[in-house]
Amino acid sequence: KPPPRTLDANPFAYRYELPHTALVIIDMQRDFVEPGGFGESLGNDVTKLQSIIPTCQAVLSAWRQAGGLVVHTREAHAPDLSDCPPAKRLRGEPRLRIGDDGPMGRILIAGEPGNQIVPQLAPRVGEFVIDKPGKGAFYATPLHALLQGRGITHLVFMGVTTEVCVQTSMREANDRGYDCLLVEDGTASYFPEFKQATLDMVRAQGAIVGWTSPAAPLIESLY
Ligand code: C5J
Repeated sequence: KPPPRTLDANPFAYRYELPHTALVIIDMQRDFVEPGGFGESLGNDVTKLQSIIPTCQAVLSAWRQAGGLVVHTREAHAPDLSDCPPAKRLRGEPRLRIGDDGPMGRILIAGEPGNQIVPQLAPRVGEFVIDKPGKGAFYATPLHALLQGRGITHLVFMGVTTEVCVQTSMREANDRGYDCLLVEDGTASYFPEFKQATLDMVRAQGAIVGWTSPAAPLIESLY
C-alpha cells in the first residue's frame, strides 16, 4: 500500500493517499476562457482566466505521471435545453443566452466547439469527463457514484470560476464527506477579489469547507 502523502496547506497540513484521491478540473472549457463564449457574453474579461492554464498543466502532468485519477467537468446543456431551467437561461442581460448561436457554436451546449476543454488540458483516454447542467459538479451528474465506486475520499480542485462552479462543487463535495483541497494558483475568477474571498472562506474555521495550497507543494508531494 503506498504511504500517505502530506503537504503544507492552509490552514494546516493536508494528508491524502493517491489511490483514494481524484484531481477534479472544473469547467476549463472554451466557453469561459476564450472570447465569444458564455463568459464573455455575460460581460466578463475572459483573458483573466487564461493565466492559470500553465499551472493547471503542471499539476495535471504530475498527477498523471503519479497515476492518479483525473476528472474533468464541463458546464453543458442538452441541445434541446431540457436540462436548462428557464430561470438560468433568462437571468440577466447577456449578449447571447444559453442555446443561442455564437462564434464558437451554440452557447454552453454539449458537443459545440465552445464546450470543449481547452487543448492544453484536453482529457486523455481513461480520464472522466462529467457534463453538468448546474454550477455544482454533483447536481444531476453521476460524479458521486463514480467516485464512491473507486473508493475516492479526497478531492483536489482546480479550474474556473473560483467562487461559482469551483466553490459550489467543493461545498457539494464537503457535504458528501470528501476532504477537499483547492489549488490556489490553479483557479481563477473574473473578479480577483471574489477569488481571494473564496480562498479565505473555504479554509476559515479550521478548514470548514476544505484546504487551500499553491500548486508547488502539491506537485512536490507527488514525486
Ligand atoms: C460560471 C463556472 N461562472 N464554471 N460557471 O457561470 O464557474
